[in-house]
Amino acid sequence: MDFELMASMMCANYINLGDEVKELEKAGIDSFHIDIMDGRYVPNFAMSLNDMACIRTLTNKPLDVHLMIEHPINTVDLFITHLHPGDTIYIHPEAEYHPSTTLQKIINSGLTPGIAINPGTSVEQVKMLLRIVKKVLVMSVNPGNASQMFLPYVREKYDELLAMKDEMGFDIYWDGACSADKILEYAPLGVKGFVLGTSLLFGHKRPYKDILSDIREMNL
Ligand code: S6P
Ligand code: MG
Repeated sequence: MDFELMASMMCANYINLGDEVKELEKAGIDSFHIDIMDGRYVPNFAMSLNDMACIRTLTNKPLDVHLMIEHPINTVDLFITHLHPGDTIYIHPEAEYHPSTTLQKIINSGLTPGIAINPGTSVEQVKMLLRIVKKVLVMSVNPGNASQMFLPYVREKYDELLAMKDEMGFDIYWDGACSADKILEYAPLGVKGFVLGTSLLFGHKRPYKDILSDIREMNL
């Protein structure tokens, strides 16, 4: 089965960030998920521009940059400057007055445009943007922290988006509390990728290679 696995780098061990990136790369991770926060849009900081730029120099794998910041139009160029074609920038439509303008800036820069949808945001609220973006990151927890509980009401949103994705031309990605049972259930339904944080990948005292190969073989 064809699905992508992304490492949520806010959950990585920062004492040896370079080693973490290399080990994940050797283990066959598909991309690095970078959670950028500003302490305003979400009550946390996690990663910032310099962390992202550092990881960009450590790997040739794609970066998946999730901007949890207010009015990304004001600073998105700082991120764009460091990124390469094949990298993605997700914005939260609720954090922007004119999200389509910001998405157009991302498209014009040659990067892949995405939106992240909060648990409390409906598909209806972002429907027009689904025609512009290539990727939709569906939050299964409220944005801001790792290690949270899965919010079961988001299932309805996955179902709605799965029914629309082919006609509207986007792929669906899972972010938050991604446990083995969710991959087993949703990869066959057509969710294209899964962000792996503390639920499956980090802090389990097993080599990343073993964890990722178990997931790919669905040996969960
Ligand atoms: C949350 C962030 C996510 C988390 C990831 C952690 O604001 O966007 O990317 O880092 O979900 O995964 P887990 O398995 O600890 O919930
Ligand atoms: Mg994220």
